[in-house]
Order: sequence, then C-alpha cells, then structure tokens
Amino acid sequence: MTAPDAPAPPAGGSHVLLRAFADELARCGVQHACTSPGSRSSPIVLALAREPGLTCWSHLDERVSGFFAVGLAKATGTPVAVACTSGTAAAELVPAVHEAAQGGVPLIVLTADRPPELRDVGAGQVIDQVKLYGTAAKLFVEAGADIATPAAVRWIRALACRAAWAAGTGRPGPVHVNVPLREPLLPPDGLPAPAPPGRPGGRPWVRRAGTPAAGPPAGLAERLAAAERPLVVAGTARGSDGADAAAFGAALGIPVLADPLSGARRGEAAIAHYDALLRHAPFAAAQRPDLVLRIGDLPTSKPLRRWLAGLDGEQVALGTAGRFPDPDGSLDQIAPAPAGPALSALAGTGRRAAAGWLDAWRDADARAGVALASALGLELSEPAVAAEAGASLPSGSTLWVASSMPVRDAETFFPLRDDGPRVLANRGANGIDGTVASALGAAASGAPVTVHLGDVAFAYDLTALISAARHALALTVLLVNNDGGGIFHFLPIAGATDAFEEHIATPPGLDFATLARGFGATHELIEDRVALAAALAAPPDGVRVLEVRTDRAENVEVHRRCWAAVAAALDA
Ligand SMILES: Cc1ncc(C[n+]2csc(CCOP(=O)(O)OP(=O)(O)O)c2C)c(N)n1
Repeated sequence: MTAPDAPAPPAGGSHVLLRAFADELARCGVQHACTSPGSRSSPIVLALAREPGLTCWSHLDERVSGFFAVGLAKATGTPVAVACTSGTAAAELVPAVHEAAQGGVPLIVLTADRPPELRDVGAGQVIDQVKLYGTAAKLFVEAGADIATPAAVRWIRALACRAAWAAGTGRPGPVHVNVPLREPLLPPDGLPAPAPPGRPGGRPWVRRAGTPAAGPPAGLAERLAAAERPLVVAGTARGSDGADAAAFGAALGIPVLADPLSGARRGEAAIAHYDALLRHAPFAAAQRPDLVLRIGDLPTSKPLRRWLAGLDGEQVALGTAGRFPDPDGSLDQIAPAPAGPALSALAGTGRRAAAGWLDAWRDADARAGVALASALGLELSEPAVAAEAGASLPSGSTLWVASSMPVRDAETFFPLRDDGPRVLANRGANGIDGTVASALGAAASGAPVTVHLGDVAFAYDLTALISAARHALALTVLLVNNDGGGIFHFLPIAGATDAFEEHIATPPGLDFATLARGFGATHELIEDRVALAAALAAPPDGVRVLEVRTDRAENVEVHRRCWAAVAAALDA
C-alpha cells in the first residue's frame, strides 16, 4: 500500500497493467466484455474497450450488464468479463453473480475500488468490496495495479490467465477481481507506452493443459448391462452432453426423460411429456426403473423430482463437476467427469435394454402428446404458447424461457423435435430478474433469440431494452400478459384472498404497447395460434413484442384439463 504522503508512483502504471490484463484475457479465449459507466473504473474500461481481441458491450446499469454477460456466457460457453465502478455499482452485480455461481456460468467480474487508504474514512462511493460476492465467487483476488514493473506485468498476465481458467474450468462460475485504483486515473501527460508483449504466437502467459476425459465410473457398464429397466434423466446440460444423452438412449433403447433445457428432447428414445405422465400414479408406479443415469442439473418438474426421490433402484449422476445435485438424498454415485465421453463409452458396450421397456414409454408419451393437443384445441392458452414456440421456432434459433410458468410450460408442452430451438434459462438461482438482459446477451452471440416471459418479469427488466437499442440487437419478446404472477395461482397461497392479489400476484397493470414503442420496439397483439406460429417463424427484425393476453385463474383450469386428459389417455 502507498501511504498518502509517499511520493506518487509513476503515472499511468495502472493503464499499462490493465492493458496487459485485457490482452491476456483475449489470449485465454475471452471474446466479450460488458461495461457500465463510472470514473474509478475508467482505466479498466479503457483497457477492455481498446483490446482488439474483445467485443465490448456497454450498458447503462450494472444489473443489466451482469445478466447480459450471463446470457452471453451461456450462449457461447466461454467466460465473459464484466467491469463496473466502485460502490453500489459493484453490489448491482450480486444477482447475476449468484445466478452464475448456481447455474455454472463463467464470468470474470472486475470491480474498480478505492485504494485501501480511502476505505472506511468517509471518502465518496465506497462500500466494502472485499469478498463482496461471498462464496458465490470461485476465486477472489484483490489486485492493486499501479506500478508497472516487469515483475508486476508478469504477475497481472498470470492473474488474467488464472481468472479465465478458474471461471471456465471444472464447474464454470464467477471469479471476482477487485481493482483498487489511485488518482490520477488518467495520467495528465497522456497514456504511457503499452506493456511489453506477452508470449509469442498469441499464446496465453500460462497455458492450461486439458483434463483427460474420464470414462464411466468403474463397474457402471456391468450394472447397466444387467439392468432390465434403465432410464436417463437429462436436465440443463453442458456442451454436447444433451445430444450425447439422446444418442446414448437411441443406441441402447433406453428412455431419456429430456427437459428442453438439456438439448436431449430429440431422437428415438426421448420422452417429452414425463411431467404429465408421472402425475398419473398408476403409470408412475408401473414404470419404475432399476437404474437411473442423471445428466446435468435436475429438471424443474416436481412430479419427476418426487418420483425420483421415491425410487429404490440405483441412481448415478454423471458430469456433476463441482456440484452435488441431490436435494432428496437419492443418489448412489456421483461422477464429476464430463458426461458425454462416459455415455459414449457406455453406448459402446452395445447391450440394448429389455425389449418393450422403451416402447412402453414411447407409446405413453405419444398418447400424452395427442391428449395434450386435443385438450388444448385451437385456443391461445399459456400452454399453447409454449407448445407453439416448441413447434414453430426455426431450427438454429434460441428460446430463452423465464423462471415462472414459461420454463414449466416448455417442460410439459414442448414437442419432440429433432431440429428444435436451443432452449436456455436462468435456472441457477431461478430469479425472474434479468430475463430480458440475459436473452439479449444470448442474442449478442449472433443467434436469433426469442424470450418467453410473463408480464411481471418483463416489467422487472424492461430497461434492458435500452441495451438492445444501443447495440441494434434483435430480440423477439413473447410476452404472456396475465397481469400478475400466474404461477402463484397453483399454490395454496392463492387461497389467502385478503392479501393474494395485492401482495403475491402483484398485477403491474401496464400498457405494454406504449412501453414497447417507448423503447423503440414494435408491438403486436397476438390473438390466435395461426398468427402466433407465423410471427414466431418470421425472421428476426429489431425488438418485437408479441403480446398474448391470458387469464391467471383460467390458466390453472387449462393445466388441470391437460393433466386429466393425459390420465384418461393412459387409463384407456
Ligand atoms: C428476483 C425474483 N424475485 C421474485 C421471485 C419470485 N417469483 C417467481 S415467479 C414470480 C412472478 C412471475 O410473474 P410473471 O413474470 O408475470 O410470470 P407468470 O407467473 O405469469 O408465468 C415471482 C415474483 C423470483 N423468482 N425472482
């Protein structure tokens, strides 16, 4: 630490060091950074904005910036840097950092701070930023950067590599580098010459050797071969794990209960409507597996989770790196190594499951699909919106689903489709905050994106649309407007009629057509399924709000009708 009356270090050292840091991030494969305005952070922002290897996305507010980075990191699978100024600005990143921690999303959070001598002494815009994100950060480093000696340049290059490797490897997650910066933030005589270059050939200062892909746990191939009724459950999966699970199930005749978030709802073995099927007690009792392989995070479906918790057969979780996905204490074995190679090795054993096991699931699933379609009819209900999104969104597009009814309706009503959209969501901490910002982050990766969300979630994050306009990003907002939180009507709290409407449902009562136009978006009220299908299939065109109006209480009835129709189809 430099005492206040010590001679000032040569001006501009922090710029030299931060330019080296940004250069090193790019060498480690970081492609994107998000910034928001401020004075103390300006040396960090300058370094990121001037780094040719990074695309920088500027945002007015840090909460939007953080969730945008989450969406971009999810869509690209690579770490995204997020820089902000000191004080409450750094605290605005808390929800995104927690989502990244819970959801396994690689972020490199760079917070500018006052130097130690200006902390807790009444200087402006200071909060305690040391370990601000607590256990959510995989790594915290206090990185004072102001004297650019050759040793300091080597240190900061190595630090950038450490931050990128820590964020992106094992179970990905957020890292926090807190950067105290002293005045003058901009040297009065202009910026000094850049740091000495890094390693030759554009390689990182510290390379990271890949971890060898491990195979399946010892003995699992034999247990799988002996199983009569093996089953795969695929939740939010990383990389190609979902596609590998679909291929594995098809190769061995093993049913794959596939959440749309897994990417496995395709192929010969995928089961789409497990949520509705497992609500039917006789079906759930008859279809008990003797071995369950779980891939990725657990799906959302409560009937599925309850059923898994009550099974006697062995349950093995593959690809869990850094996670213990066992809220019900039902796992027998946990295998951290990537799931894909383990599944490919298991598929190579070639022993197909007992004849009739997959057929029974597929037959029930097909019957459930027909029953759901006929229960829904042509009406534009909330489940119909989800079903239509699953059927009509073009291949190669991305659907971002909000953590209220949309993620559940996608799970229940999405059809099997080999060329369906990629489905993403903030299912780490399950917040409804940041839904629009994260969808925009996914759009910044270049894919056409539709975000399916309710009116409360949209109202919560409307200002993210400022970033859409500033960066000319296209986004289709599929807004289900039931004027409040429809999800709560499924819960006992709906019976507390004295407080429910005001304090739980919280109807926003907003005119979304006017709001959309205010943010430079177009607005269309969608009144039937044909119009919805056409609008969803249309090519991206700026920010479009497609509003579907529904009724919260009626929505509960539609869902009950659907579950009853599936039960009747199974009884028949
Ligand atoms: C940040 C945050 N605050 C509160 C909640 C609790 N919550 C879950 S769903 C929901 C209401 C969502 O309403 P809406 O977006 O209209 O969707 P719908 O329930 O109608 O599908 C709320 C407040 C949450 N998940 N995240």
